[in-house]
Parts: sequence; C-alpha cells; structure tokens
Amino acid sequence: MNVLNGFDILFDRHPKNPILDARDWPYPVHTVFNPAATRLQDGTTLLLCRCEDRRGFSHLTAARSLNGVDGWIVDKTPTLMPDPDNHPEELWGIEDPRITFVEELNAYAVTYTAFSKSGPGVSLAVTKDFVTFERHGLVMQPDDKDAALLPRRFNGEFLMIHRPVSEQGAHMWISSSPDLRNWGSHKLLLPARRGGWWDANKIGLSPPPIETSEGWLVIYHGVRHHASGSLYRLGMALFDLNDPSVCLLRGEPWFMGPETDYERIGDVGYVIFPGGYTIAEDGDTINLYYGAADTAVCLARGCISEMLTWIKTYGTTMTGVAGLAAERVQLSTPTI
Ligand code: BMA
Repeated sequence: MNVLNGFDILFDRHPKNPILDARDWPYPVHTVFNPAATRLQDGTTLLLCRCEDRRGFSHLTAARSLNGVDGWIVDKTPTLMPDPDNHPEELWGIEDPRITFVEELNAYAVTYTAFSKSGPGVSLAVTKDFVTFERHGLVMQPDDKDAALLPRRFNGEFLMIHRPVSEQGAHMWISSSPDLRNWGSHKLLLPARRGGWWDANKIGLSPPPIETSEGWLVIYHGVRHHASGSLYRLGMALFDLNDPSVCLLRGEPWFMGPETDYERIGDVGYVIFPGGYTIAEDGDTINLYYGAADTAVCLARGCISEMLTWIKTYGTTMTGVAGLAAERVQLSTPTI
C-alpha cells in the first residue's frame, strides 16, 4: 500500500480516470456521474450511470465493459427514464442508483433517488437484464436517499440501508421488509457526527455493503459544510455479518477525499460519490466506481484485506470522538 503525507492510500485512482464522461455518450447528455456497478454472470462489468440532461433532470443509462476500465459499450438510448405519468414521484428525474443482486429473486434490485415535488425519495425497481425493469415505486418517502438493499434475508426479512433527513440531522438508517414493498422496523444505523468532524453535517451510504468474513464493510460519504460549499469524503464502518444493524467499528478519519483536478473541478466540485463496486476473481481486489465533481465517472482500486486492516487500525467503538466526555457514546447505545 502506498502512503502519502503519512496516510495509507487505500484506493489507487486509475490512470485512465475519468473512465467515462459525456463525450462517450451516443446521445446528448450534459454530465455522466454517480454510477452503480455490478459484475454480470458472464463477467462483464455493468455501470448504471446517472446522466443529467440540459433541463437539469437525470435518467439512468447502462455502460458495459469486458475489463471494467475501457471499451465501454453504452446503451444507444436511456436505459431507465423517469416515468412521471405513472410515477409522479419521478417528476424531476431519477438519480444515484445502487445495484444489489438478490439470489432469491435471481434478479438485480436497483434502488435510486426519485426527485419528486416533495423532494427526493427512494424508489426500487427489479430487473433481470437491465433492459426491462419492474418498478416497485416509492419505498421511502421524501426526504430520503442513498439507499441500497442487502443481498439476502436476515431472520426472514429483507434489509435496506437508507438516509432519511429530519430537522435532527441526516443519518443512516436500516429498515426491513418481508416483500420489498412494505417497509418497517426502522432503526438508526449510523449517525452523522457533530461539530468539527469531517462527517459532521450529513452522511449517507455510498455503494451497497461489502460482504467479508469479518462483517459487512460499509463505505459512506460524509459531508462537511464550509464557506465555499460542501466537501464530500469517504469513511468506513464494519457491521455484524449476521445482524447488519449492529455496528462493530467506525473509522475515525476519512480514507479518501477529492484530491485530483477531475474531483475538484466540475459542476459540483470537491465531490467524490461512489455508487458501486465489483470484486475481481481473486476475491480481494475491489474496483470502486465513483462520480467525480458531479461531472464524470472514475475508478479506484483497493483490496478488501487492506480495508479490514484499516478499519481495525482506525476504527473505534465510539460513534463520536473519544476525547470529549459528552461524545463518548458507545456504538451499541440507541441514539434515536
Ligand atoms: C448529493 C446527491 C449527489 C450529488 C451530491 C453533490 O445530495 O444529490 O447526487 O453528487 O449531492 O452534488
């Protein structure tokens, strides 16, 4: 692992970054960013990209590549368009997808943000081929986004992580459902920190959780508001393998932030926003696909084994900071 300024570089940016942008699109789009990712059964990497048009509305389009780096074949027309006539919650577009392959369904569950008149909510659609989609409609009402499904049932229930916003903050929650339509048993999963922390103002799930022998590794984005806007960086936490609602460790520092020109300069600068990953044949190499500055699609490579070492080194069992007594809240303490 490389080290910069004394910090481990967990993910190496690909030299071909950005690997996709609007110039690669077969029809006019303004920007292409915040992709979901999956490896199809034949080994092809599929990215489902958020494309913004010149009205400012987004839709989703699939790009496929044999090596996950280049040679992308982009669908000739939008893969999933907003359908406001049948789904009024999609009036102002659909954004920021995440993909989970659900073995029980033998299909992919795609969660995405539906931009409605009342704000952003979470919608769910199921597909076997990324050509036809069965829409389940809005599963979490506004204001809610950054959702992904876990790949199987736990105690008979599906689980979804999402990020509702209330006056009290923008924290990550987990909810369960027997049928992917009715959702309940809502539980606070991970709160945004407070004060000076890098993840003090908002947090949200980035790609779907990563299953490892030691638990579910969760990459989340933390937002810090400052004089010139918002700064999006990535943190990590580890959750119990059998009960993903239990946080075991939460990393104190961020492990990746906007550093390159393509991450700092764009429609919304200083934003890195991963929506998906693929795992290589070796079971350890992880390809993280992310949006850069709300403008382009990028790739960074890491190793699951090094992520686990990192979380054990920099993770604590505190939700806040071990330094101020008032913030010494154990991860297991309910903090609704
Ligand atoms: C978030 C989402 C993302 C976007 C980010 C920065 O709220 O809407 O799609 O990348 O803001 O603009």
